[in-house]
Amino acid sequence: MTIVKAKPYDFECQLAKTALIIIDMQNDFVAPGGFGELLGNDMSVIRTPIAPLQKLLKFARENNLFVIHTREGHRPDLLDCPITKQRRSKRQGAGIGDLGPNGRILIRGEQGHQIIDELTPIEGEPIIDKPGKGSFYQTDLDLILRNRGIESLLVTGVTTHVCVESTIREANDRGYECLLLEDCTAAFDPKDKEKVLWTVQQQGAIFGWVSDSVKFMEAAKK
Ligand code: TIU
Repeated sequence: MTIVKAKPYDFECQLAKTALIIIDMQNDFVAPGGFGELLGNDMSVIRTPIAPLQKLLKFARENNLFVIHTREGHRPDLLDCPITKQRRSKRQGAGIGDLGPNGRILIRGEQGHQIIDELTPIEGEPIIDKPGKGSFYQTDLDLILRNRGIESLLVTGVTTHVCVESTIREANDRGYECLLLEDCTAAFDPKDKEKVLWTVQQQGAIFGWVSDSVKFMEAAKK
């Protein structure tokens, strides 16, 4: 059993039944010219998880932890994009499917949709392409996790209060135990992240636990 110092109390997991999920570290959210920047955001804060995630990913690969990457995006014909979602994105100046500096915004196959070079997936690490914010909605993530006997998730990526929080809530309802690693996640506005760090762990870990990658790796090495 691995015991990680966490809030609101120690998080316990078996490494063989634990997966690292890296959510939406794609150009559209963390690279210049992407959806995130077109929404008017300063890109410095959102890039802070990259360096800790590189270390954690190396550790996960060396220790045979199951790694999963996700990307948010839609079919080129947009048939899987609710018109309501597209309408709201256009209103914000970053219309899904519109042409931006990194190709069509949030469209599969475009440069903006690719995972950033620093965290490129390797063979054996599935990429879950999701049309929504939560990673379980209309994907085969649950099936993949159950087939691998996964019970616990190390949750990382962007943005903390949108796709990361949605995924934690979905995972919790499906019986997975989630450890959110605070140095490996970011929102465009740090205040949005802070709220999630509290929400997840309140009421005795109502949705999960909060720790960081250093504490996790220390515990996993023991
Ligand atoms: N990946 C993810 O969080 N998708 C978003 O749209 N995030 C925003 O913060 N807009």
